[in-house]
Amino acid sequence: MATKFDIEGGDIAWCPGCGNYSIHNIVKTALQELDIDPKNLVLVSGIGQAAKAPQYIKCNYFNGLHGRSLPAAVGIKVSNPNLVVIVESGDGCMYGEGGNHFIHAIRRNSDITVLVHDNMVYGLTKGQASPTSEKGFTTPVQVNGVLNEPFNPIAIALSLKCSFVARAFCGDVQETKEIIKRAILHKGFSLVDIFQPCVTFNKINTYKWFKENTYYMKDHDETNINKAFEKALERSPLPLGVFYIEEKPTFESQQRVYKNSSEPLFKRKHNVEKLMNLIESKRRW
Ligand SMILES: Cc1ncc(C[n+]2csc(CCOP(=O)(O)OP(=O)(O)O)c2C)c(N)n1
Ligand code: SF4
Repeated sequence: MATKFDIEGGDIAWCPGCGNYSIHNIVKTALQELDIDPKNLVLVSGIGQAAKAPQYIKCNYFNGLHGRSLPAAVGIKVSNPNLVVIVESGDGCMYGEGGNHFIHAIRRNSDITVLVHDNMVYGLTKGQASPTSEKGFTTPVQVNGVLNEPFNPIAIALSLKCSFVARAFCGDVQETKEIIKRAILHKGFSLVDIFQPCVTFNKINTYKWFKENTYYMKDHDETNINKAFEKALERSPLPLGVFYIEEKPTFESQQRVYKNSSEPLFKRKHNVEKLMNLIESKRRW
């Protein structure tokens, strides 16, 4: 389906069959169906195969350092709350190098949507284990298999009372699209961990594997955090769908600068002289 987010021409540097293509198309369709204006959209990413995604969509984007997408996204959203801010990241970039930001950005509850392309491997750097790799997963570096417990992003997010927590599989196009649309519409920090086969460097967690090892939660109470935890700890099969939703004030809505005026920060005049005077007044030498 053609969307207003399509870019004419240009190469896409992903392997044929990569799950990133599916996520890419689902995201564009979701944005189209939500009638989001590309001028109002900012995609933010770090480094990796998944992190290339914003370059292939017609929008504003910021492509920063590995693991550092979240501070930029939070900064963009607070300086202009009218923007739709979406982070696209690999599992390594978000949960490994960016793990500390992941934890504290959830606590902050900025109104951003975080889509993690979770292929359980480091794709760009050619197949080392990532935080979500299963125990025993062998790679040219982890020759005897991964020894570490896999990182459980759903359980971690729940432990921090993340405002919207979901998991999807990019092979299920309709279901993933609906989850992403709900995540974007939700006010608050929204995490969607999306299973995405890396057909080149992960020969274990394939399309077939994800199909056979996942199921959709039915009659699940999305407001019950204890039930959500129980589901988050299930590993075989892995539950898909929305685990938990909690409505609460966002980071932006609680800023004093927005108390008396909703004019975005970036539009306001800055009094540089006042700022310099403040800095000078604090000098101790
Ligand atoms: C601070 C830092 N550490 C390591 C790297 C090297 N590096 C670049 S991408 C990457 C892993 C990417 O894996 P992931 O985030 O899971 O995304 P994928 O490529 O699988 O989509 C690594 C380790 C880097 N660029 N910067
Ligand atoms: S290496 Fe893996 S994640 Fe990267 S483009 Fe190829 S299939 Fe996709």
